[in-house]
Amino acid sequence: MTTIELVRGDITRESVDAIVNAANSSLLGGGGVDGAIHRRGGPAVLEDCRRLRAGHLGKGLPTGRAVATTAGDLDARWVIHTVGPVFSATEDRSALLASCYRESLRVAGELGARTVAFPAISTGVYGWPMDDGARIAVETARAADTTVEKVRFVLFDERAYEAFAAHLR
Ligand code: AR6
Repeated sequence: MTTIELVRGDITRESVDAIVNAANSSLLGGGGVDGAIHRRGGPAVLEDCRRLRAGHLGKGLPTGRAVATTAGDLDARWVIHTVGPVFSATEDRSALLASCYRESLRVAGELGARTVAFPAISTGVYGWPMDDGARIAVETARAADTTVEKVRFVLFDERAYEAFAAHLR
């Protein structure tokens, strides 16, 4: 059984086995939670991302996929980078968003991570409506066939927290 927890706060302050990053396919950093994770994680995280880009992820990480690096100076063993879809009003990309959560949990399970912290993927710069993003996150985590024991959704503001809480009830 996987326990799902909601907390309001900054994901870079989490003490867990793995912190999930809402990255972009370049893996070379950006704004939002990605910027915060690279800032607090330090240069080791970026170095590892560069190594992946120089290797099998030469074209970048596809949307909906996940890959792990060191967590550098974060209080975690790994950062799991995943690339959420940009929200589209004309195309249903929700399967890709669900895939981010499922793939991140799959990678976490492979690593032996027991506790994993997630941000609300795609709900910032990528424009996904918070309520729908929260629904997909909670439903996918609930349905996941995973050895991860605890999923913590770390929500940056009250609005995000309330959206997740509504779907967890
Ligand atoms: N802790 C927890 N949640 C956070 C934090 C934090 N420190 N900072 C922001 N959030 P976003 P996306 C919330 O934009 O929409 C980057 O530039 C934020 O309030 O970080 O997937 C990447 O490089 C929002 O609810 O990610 C990509 O280019 C959620 O995290 C692009 O943004 C996600 O917002 C990805 O966009």
